[in-house]
Amino acid sequence: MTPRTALTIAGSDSGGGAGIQADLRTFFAHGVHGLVAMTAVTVQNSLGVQGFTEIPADVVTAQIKAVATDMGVNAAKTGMLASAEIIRGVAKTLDEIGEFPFVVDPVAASMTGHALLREDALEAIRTELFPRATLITPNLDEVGLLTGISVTDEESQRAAAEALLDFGSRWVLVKGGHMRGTTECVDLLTDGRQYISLSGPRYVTENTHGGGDTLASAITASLAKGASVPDAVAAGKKFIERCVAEAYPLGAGVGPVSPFWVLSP
Ligand code: PXL
Repeated sequence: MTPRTALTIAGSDSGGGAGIQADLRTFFAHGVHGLVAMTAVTVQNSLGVQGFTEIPADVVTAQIKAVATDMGVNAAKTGMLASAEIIRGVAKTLDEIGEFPFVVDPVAASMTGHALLREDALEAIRTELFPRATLITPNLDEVGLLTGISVTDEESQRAAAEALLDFGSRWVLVKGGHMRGTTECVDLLTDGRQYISLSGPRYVTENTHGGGDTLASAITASLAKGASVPDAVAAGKKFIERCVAEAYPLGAGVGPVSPFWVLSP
């Protein structure tokens, strides 16, 4: 039986915890065949990103076209996009290859604070990709950069979600994981009509590298299999909770969230 397919448009993490490496193993864990359009090669370990090299924009778009025209894409997600030129190329190519669920994780920086985007590129994600997106999945730092709103409670989380919806995506997931001083992680999912609050335990760990990528790719995999956005997000949250609960130290810095539990569930 041919499995469903999901495409990740993202960067490589030499440390194997985030980026394409996280996306592919998450797709695999969902029984979905992973397709790749690589945007950048990062040089990094648990202590941080030492640098990155972009893939030329025409090579990024050629990868998308190659797999889309032959193998078919049931859903796609973006992670690290590196430059405005790549973002514009991705947007144009998506218009050419047709309709499927499209998740935009507006990755701006690594958890250690290293920029993964050139300066003008977050604006390009907002204007070029959000209007084409089924769902966007910013964390609170990215929400701040995009809207200027500092989310500290449910009210500001809702205000931020509404401001983000105005940028044109069908759904917005404002992840509450980076909110301080809470015992629960409360994420807010909305399309402007439904407001769905998703609450889960907050696990205390230093090792959260790749968490956002893993959540977005778990959601994308469920969408590739035909789930609704609310069902895909709820399932994705359960998936990432287990990955965070079992995250492990590796190197002297921030270790990765763990995909290994899927081998012995
Ligand atoms: O977690 C965001 C992210 C995405 N993609 C790549 C990364 C990181 C964080 O470090 O390195 C390639």
